[in-house]
Amino acid sequence: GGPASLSRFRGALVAAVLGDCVGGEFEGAEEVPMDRVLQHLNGLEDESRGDGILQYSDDTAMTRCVVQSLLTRAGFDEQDMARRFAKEYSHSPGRGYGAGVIQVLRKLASPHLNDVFQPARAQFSGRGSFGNGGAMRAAPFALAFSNPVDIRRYSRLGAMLTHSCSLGYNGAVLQALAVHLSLQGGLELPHRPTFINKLISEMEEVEGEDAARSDSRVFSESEFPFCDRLHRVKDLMERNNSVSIEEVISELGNGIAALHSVPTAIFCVLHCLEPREGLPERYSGLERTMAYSLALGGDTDTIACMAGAIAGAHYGIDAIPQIWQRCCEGAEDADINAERLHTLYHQAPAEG
Ligand code: R7I
Ligand code: MG
Ligand code: MG
Repeated sequence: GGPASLSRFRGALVAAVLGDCVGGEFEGAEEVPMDRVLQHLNGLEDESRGDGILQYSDDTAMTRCVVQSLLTRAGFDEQDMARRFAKEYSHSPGRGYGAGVIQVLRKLASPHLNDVFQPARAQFSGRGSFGNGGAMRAAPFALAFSNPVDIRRYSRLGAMLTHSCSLGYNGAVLQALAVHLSLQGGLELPHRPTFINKLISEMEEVEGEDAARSDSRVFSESEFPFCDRLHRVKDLMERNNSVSIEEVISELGNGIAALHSVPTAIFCVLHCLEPREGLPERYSGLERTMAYSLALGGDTDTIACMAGAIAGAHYGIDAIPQIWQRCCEGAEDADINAERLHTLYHQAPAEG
């Protein structure tokens, strides 16, 4: 489909759920041989599977809250979104949430809370979390707002409900911008070479803010940590087929920090735009992206979820095997909500 087509919306939201559900199998595994990944994915084609047998985790649980909030409020409403996070957590606390964020989610449930951003600010001795929990649920911001300024502003605020460290919320901004560009056709051949450069120049502005500068100093990171990682993505891309999984992990990371997972997810998508050695020839680009994300090990559900959203926005819904969709809890809901977001997106007033 063309830019911002319904197929791209559906692809983005459904593939994010699939990445979470399918990636859950390997979360936290240090090394995942590609054989095991392919075995796991082939297993989904077994007729006895299906009916949502693979459950989604916090990544999808929170994404669903973001989606519902954006749809119900027809825009960003921090009170409403915070309430939905708290309610979701209290109903299903066993979805595999990060160890720190559960304190925030408990505090957000308090009826006496005035400032919904306060619990997040109290995390980690007042520095806030740099986890990827804001980024893992950032895709819907790119599906609700068409203007990059709005996407930047609201993906950041949405993440700050739980992640007040810039190394956390700027990961969400980057992820939302990547989905946005992909949705606009930014990964189609003529635009492909400039995709990463566009992200770098957006993030140069984002990371130029004072809060970001001081957080990177505190953590002894380079001045523009996300830009730095995006440059590494670019370098790895230029080396093409010669990049090993070990190098990707050591250059970009596969961990629970936004800085060590969002650029990694972006790399997975770019790397898998073309057929790759070790991946089945019959695989579509979207299937390659999923398989490759899982083979990195580490925070596989989240990396596959984020890569899924970006890749799904590029390839569209038809690239996603129906059998995979039937196996994953929440895939059908995501498909329905994608259509609603598509309607909202094309109705939204230009100034947001
Ligand atoms: O970021 P968050 O929501 O976790 C998301 C991850 C995804 O992989 C999900 O799939 C799920 O498995 O969890 O949760 P947080 O608790 O805010 O951050 C995750 C972890 O990152 C924390 O439990 C810490 O181990 C670490 N972390 C920090 N450690 C030290 N100092 C995050 N921020 C800090 C910090 O400032
Ligand atoms: Mg998870
Ligand atoms: Mg995870």
